[in-house]
Amino acid sequence: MTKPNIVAGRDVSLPLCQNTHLIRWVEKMAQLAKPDSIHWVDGSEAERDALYEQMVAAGTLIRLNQEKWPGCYYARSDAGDVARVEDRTFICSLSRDAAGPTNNWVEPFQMRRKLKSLFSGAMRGRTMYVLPFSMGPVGGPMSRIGVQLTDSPYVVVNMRIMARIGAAVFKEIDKDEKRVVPCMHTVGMPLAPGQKDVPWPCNEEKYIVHFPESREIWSYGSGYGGNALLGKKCFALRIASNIARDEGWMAEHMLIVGVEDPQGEKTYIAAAFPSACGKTNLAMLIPPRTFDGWKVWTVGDDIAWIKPGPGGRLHAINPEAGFFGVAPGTSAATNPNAMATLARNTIFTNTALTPDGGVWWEGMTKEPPAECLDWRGRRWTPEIARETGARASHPNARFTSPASQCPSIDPDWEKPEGVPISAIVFGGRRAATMPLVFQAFNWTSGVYIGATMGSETTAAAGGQVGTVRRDPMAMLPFCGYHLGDYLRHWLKMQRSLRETPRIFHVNWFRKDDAGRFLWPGFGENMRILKWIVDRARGRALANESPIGWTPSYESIDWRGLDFPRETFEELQRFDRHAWRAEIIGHEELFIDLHDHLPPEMIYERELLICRL
Ligand code: SAT
Ligand code: MN
Repeated sequence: MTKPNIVAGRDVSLPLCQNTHLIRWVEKMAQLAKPDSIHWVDGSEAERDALYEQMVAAGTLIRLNQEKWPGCYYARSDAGDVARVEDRTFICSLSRDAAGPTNNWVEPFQMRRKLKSLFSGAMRGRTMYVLPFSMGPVGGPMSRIGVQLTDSPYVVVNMRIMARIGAAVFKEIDKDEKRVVPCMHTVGMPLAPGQKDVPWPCNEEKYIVHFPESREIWSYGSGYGGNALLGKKCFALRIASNIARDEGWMAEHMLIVGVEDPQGEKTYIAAAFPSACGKTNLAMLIPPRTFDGWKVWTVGDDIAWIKPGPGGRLHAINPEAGFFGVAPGTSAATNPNAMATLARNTIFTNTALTPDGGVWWEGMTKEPPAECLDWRGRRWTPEIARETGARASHPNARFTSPASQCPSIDPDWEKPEGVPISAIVFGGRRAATMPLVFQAFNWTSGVYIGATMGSETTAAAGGQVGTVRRDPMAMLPFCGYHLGDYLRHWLKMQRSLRETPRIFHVNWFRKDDAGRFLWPGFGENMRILKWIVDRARGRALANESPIGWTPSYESIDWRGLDFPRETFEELQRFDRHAWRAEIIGHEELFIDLHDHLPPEMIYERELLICRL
């Protein structure tokens, strides 16, 4: 029934695998969505180039100046399709209780009916791509496979950077050893015969739907980021958190770095932060010049899959193959490694476009360009910005870049069995109360610290700015089941380990009374990482405080920095009054989770109150 479809000299309508389950599912979905043609994605460069060419012709992409930006392309999204849509994201477990109070839930049969009507004929006039992807290195023991059916070529070229895709993954599927997660996606804008397409098709109505029991994802109406690149938040966090709970491992919203000392000893750290708290910057940290021989290696910047290894220690992989990073604020001063990574083979979305065929965003250079086109395609100048406050780039403008291009990428970043994790760090954006760094007394108190972590909301997230929102383990928008059960799972993990990673909390964002940041951040965070490494290896001293172990001024390595003792003490100050209010804030989360809240969380809170 499918028409031949020749792309880069290949009839792409022909299946690239023998797996009859997969072929039958593709046929069934094609009957539902009614695409004009089907394209089985082999992941080759010839195919990628053909897709780029086709999208440039359609106006979806602009080819950047290839001398300055080799292999780079530029996209402007629809103005209403610029970010994840948490209020349109659903966890459709069989029972509402399994999804918990923090997820949107719809009864699964009702949702299936809705999806069936939404997807019916939704791909008319378009090509349906059959995009196989592996989260984690192809064939690795911790890796998982999905197949995304999508009518968005933009999604295909982005997923080609963010995951391992194509022929090698079809080969894995043909082995029929691993369950494949079906991911159905449409931009939700069918074309009538002769109807002209728009550069960024999408639909005002959006549905990002997960069925945890059947391990399925259905996404409707958006072409953007985490709504459409289904391997990322939908699979690697929401569905994977369910798989991980069932199988005894962890799918976490964490970066992974390796800290190497001058003797060549490497210590891996995983760290969870909500968005807009500098995760990509920490993942690519460059130590201060005076830290001779120290090096920070990047394994991942967003997601970690963590599993007990043979020695009874946790091992982590980065299931992704690229970075989908926030562009604004990224510069040669704040993150030189990111700038080097995105210099080629990168897709930019919703940045500004400069007259010489380059990209720009707020914070990229001290001097803005004299003029450019903003993310909506309108003329922008610094004068216009001064007068109207107009931004050149959208605050959530993104770069999609291959991780392999990162100068600090760890030599072991694709190790199929992962890297051993010695420390876990939680952090948020807190102007007050939370010290620069402290260490949990033990695993359970560490879980409490992660569970109750909060972060001030940022302008990018909408709503009131600067109010503290509880975001357990930075997983609030990403945990695919009841958060109370999720905390229970964290506690339970200890039993499968001979040695638990040490757990820490950091806050780079504490301010003084005048509202100035007390801590310089960026490369200087190395000093705190070093204390964390030394603690994890049992080498550094610490003082007992009501909330955990804290460093004294002397136990931080200050070489090359004249940092005042008083400022450090202000950063570490423990304020009893503020902590009373903090614990009341914990209680609000606990009330929401009450009947699923592990009792250990109540005990930890009681201990904390006693120590206060
Ligand atoms: O759009 S994504 O979900 O991929 C990025 C983010 O919101 O963190
Ligand atoms: Mn993220």
